[in-house]
Amino acid sequence: MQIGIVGAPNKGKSTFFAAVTQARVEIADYPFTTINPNKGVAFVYSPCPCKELGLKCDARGGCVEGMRKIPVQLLDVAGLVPGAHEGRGMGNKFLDDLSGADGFVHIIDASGGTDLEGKAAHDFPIGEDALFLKKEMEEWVFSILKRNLPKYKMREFSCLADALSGLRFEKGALLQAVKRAGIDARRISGGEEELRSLARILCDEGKKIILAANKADLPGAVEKVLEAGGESAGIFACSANYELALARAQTAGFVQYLPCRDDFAVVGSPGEKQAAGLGKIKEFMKKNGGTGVHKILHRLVFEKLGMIAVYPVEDEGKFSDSKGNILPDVALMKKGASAFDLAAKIHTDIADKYVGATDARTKRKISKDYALKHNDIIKIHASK
Ligand SMILES: Nc1nc2c(ncn2[C@@H]2O[C@H](COP(=O)(O)OP(=O)(O)OP(=O)(O)O)[C@@H](O)[C@H]2O)c(=O)[nH]1
Ligand SMILES: [Mg+2]
Repeated sequence: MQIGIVGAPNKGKSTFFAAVTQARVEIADYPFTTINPNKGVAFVYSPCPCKELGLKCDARGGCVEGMRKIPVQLLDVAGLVPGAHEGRGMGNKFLDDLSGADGFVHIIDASGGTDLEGKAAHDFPIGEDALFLKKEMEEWVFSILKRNLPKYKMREFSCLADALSGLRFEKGALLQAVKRAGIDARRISGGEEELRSLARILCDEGKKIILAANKADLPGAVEKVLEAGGESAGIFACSANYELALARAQTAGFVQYLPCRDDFAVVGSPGEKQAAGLGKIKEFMKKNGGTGVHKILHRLVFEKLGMIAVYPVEDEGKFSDSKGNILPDVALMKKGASAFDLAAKIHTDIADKYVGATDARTKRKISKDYALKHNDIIKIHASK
């Protein structure tokens, strides 16, 4: 699973990235601080079955207070400006680095303190910040279609799938988009209008974006998010600065903080200035239900992208692998995936030898068309 952090310059993309990956990256209050993409690993959290089963798990990626840490890849890229598809700013070529992304966090400035170019502004409307990126993304998909399609002599559906293969659209979703765009899947004309409409529908359905209204710690910012419609309009307030401060305070040993929770404990003896800073963060988190950063990742992965956590085991009696490690692994799967899909995710070799699967909780064999559920524990049977 790969998530791209995108948005106009100077909105806090790298701060968000650093807060959740613990990576040291350049952060500064001017546009285009980031030029080359930053790659890292962040975690989403999900209640681990170990608690319900009364077991102590041997989670490879970590399990804290019964919350399983599930790794996701993150990419932080250069800022995108309106007209990037015509080469403005850093252009949009760098979006190609994000072609493998399953979803995007679009960082906007809730405080209205920066414009679409990343320059200082006063009361810049949140709505405008939210809208332009969609257009640039559509232009990006359109340009890939326009660049790749002329390479094919026979323009039928398969060549379209091939031309877009790097973009990780599922075949079903691609076929659906072709239908919705009113395109004849046997003969794709490749006309400008046809491809534009296809790009628009594809972005809508296949590239899920969550809006992160960052810098919500600044005066009046939370109110601006509410005025713009707030969570019911799909705009989620956050403070990447506060999340980063907590991550650093944790590393320095001043606080104990589990990022999926909406509070933290002061454990060390911070200095006066640090204590005051932590007090401000605590107050913000109390009012807003956390810093908002991890809620955004969680919603993107489990709600917008419809992922579920599934635990593969080798010994269904002990809920362990062959060496006795209890619930060592977890896989993020798309809702609707089958046990065979899980086998394929673990290893192609296991998929090749797949003969069936057992639900480790009930010890019952599961049928071929069973759709995996969130928190299922599955034993895959493979031929020798
Ligand atoms: N108050 C406040 N400032 C923030 C927050 N997040 C980022 N900033 C500040 O915003 C400025 C830009 O942050 P970056 O993380 O470098 O932004 P970016 O979007 O990666 O910028 P580019 O790489 O130039 O596109 C810096 O001065 C940050 O300290 C936040 O949550 N609250
Ligand atoms: Mg940056």
